[in-house]
Amino acid sequence: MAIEMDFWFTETVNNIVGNTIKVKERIFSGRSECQKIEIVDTYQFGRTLILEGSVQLTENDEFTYHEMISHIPLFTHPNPEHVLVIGGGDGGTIREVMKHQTVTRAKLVEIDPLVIEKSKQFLPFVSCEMENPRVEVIIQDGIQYVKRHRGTFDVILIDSTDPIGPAVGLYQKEFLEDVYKALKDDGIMVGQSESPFFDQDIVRELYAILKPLFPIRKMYLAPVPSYPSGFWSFAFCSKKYDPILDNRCEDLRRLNLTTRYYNEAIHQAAFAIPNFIQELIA
Ligand code: AG3
Repeated sequence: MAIEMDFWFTETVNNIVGNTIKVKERIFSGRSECQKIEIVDTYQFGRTLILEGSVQLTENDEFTYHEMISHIPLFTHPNPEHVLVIGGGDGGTIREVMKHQTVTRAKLVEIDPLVIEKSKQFLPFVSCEMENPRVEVIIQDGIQYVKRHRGTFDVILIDSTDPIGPAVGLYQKEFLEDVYKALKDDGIMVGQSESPFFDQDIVRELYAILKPLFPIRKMYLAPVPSYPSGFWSFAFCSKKYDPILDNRCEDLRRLNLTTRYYNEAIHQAAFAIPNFIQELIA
């Protein structure tokens, strides 16, 4: 007789709160040089990528995160051609970047080749554009990579894990200064900036570092139900273009670009920030 056992995965945050998802099937579990990698199938969210115990994406809600990290900057810059993605080895961000025909070259700099390999194998819904000839994949630490580039990129997207383990440096001043220098004079950087409910110290410190660096620095928000608190933030940092005053999101319709979350109204609305968060990032 088969014994039916319930298997639940819990991501804990700061050891005091957890996000629990019922697992249908374990698909892959392994350890790379950088981190523990798990892929499971779940009832609510479909296939789910977990790194070091943190949910990175799920089949059913990854579209909000990947569309928002990409289209807000790419529809603000008037002509994004050269794009750099740091992290994001699953390919979800690159998939959205490739929807922009202005982008002639996109570089993805990922530290962990096993994330790329297993995403290609088990998560085709995000990795589907990784072989696009406009994409160049570079296996390297993003911190080293940006040090060697000056005035090169129109848009840099930091699609990193939380600031623990391999991603700690991606939230530090030295790296963010190098990102600033790696951008052209009118460049835009967007980085995922954690949960304004659960990660308040990280949010406060990150925005304090960004403040003196970028003349235009704004937070925007999107729901990601599979992430802790379900409420996620992004840091929009720009040398010249303002995401509200300068955007060209009407191009979305003109260019017939398909999105499930992002649209013109969302582009504006995502920058509406509640008072308690404004205090955090002031
Ligand atoms: N990047 C990581 C988002 C942070 C999730 N944090 C968490 N679950 N505690 C997502 C990578 C997707 N391309």
